[in-house]
Amino acid sequence: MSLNSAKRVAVIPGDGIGKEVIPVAVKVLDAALHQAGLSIDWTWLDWGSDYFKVNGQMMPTDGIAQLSEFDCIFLGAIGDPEVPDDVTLWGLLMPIRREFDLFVNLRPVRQFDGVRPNVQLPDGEHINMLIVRENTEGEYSESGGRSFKGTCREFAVQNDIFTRFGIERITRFAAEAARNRRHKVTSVTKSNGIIHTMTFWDEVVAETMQEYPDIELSKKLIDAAAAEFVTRPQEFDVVVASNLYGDILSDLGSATVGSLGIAASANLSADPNMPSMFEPVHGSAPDIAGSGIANPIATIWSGVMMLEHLNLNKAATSLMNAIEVSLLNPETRTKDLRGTASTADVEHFLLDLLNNS
Ligand code: GGG
Repeated sequence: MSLNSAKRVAVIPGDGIGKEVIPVAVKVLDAALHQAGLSIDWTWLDWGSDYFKVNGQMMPTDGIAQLSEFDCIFLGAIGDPEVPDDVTLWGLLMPIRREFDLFVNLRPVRQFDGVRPNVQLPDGEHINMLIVRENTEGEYSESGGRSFKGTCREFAVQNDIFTRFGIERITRFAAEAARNRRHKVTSVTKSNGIIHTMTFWDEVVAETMQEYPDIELSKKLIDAAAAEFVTRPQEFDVVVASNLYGDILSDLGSATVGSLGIAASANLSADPNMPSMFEPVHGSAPDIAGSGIANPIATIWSGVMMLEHLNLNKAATSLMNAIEVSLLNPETRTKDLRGTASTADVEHFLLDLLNNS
């Protein structure tokens, strides 16, 4: 990790629209940094599905060791129609999350002025929630297997891994985040049906939350929570959820406020000496890749989260302000947000705004 000089960030555009939105994001981050008299030392890495097609692996064998030398990782998207999804995910994203103990996946869901939500809200109310997704255990596990392949007795077993340590630390993170917000945590569960792991989740969340008497805890089944994300999303503040439930609910949450095109995320390490990773929630979107219409805002907002993490706060603030201005009008919003702008239009608008501020 660099101490005195410019922060060092590994950039992995990855696949599909990742290759379109990451270069735009890096340009606007550079402009915001320049305005603030700051800089980042970027190292571009061509890892991902194209690398896999040539080398048979998503990243070099020493990829994790290489990444450990950086202050942060800035990732685009992973996924290619010609490579199985489990190969792309477990070949790059999952090892990074696990090896660097990126135990929090922080996914803010925020309604922006100018962007019409896809749900109806009472007058004067708006959506502003923070999804805190457990990111290293739960349903995303390598434990299990298949037997009797190719026969009528074939079966698959997938074991969910929930540890007291993992549930306690993600609950504490959510409670601390709520202290800077509206003091409410909703724990998402399914303990009526998933009787071992989810009852354990409920118990440990409730025990841990006793350390936070100033925070109101409520518990919701995932099915009820999904319905309430649509019927009264404005009531959620901090949502703490397992790896799978947090992933699903954050797509739903971003759809309520507009689209996945504005869903940002931070994967935060438990170890301050290891790099945290910042990436849009969306994937590689092969259906629109190459057509110049991808929304770069999710990636740029993820970049803002990275600047905040690196304490480059002046640049973070000016870039977040520029994002808010760009979302006000349809001419500077992309099609997913009922706008008319291309990816390049958004880039040029943001660069003009930042360079002339
Ligand atoms: N932005 C990285 C990316 O491609 N994400 C899509 C995805 O499928 N992620 C899986 C996950 O977050 O668990």
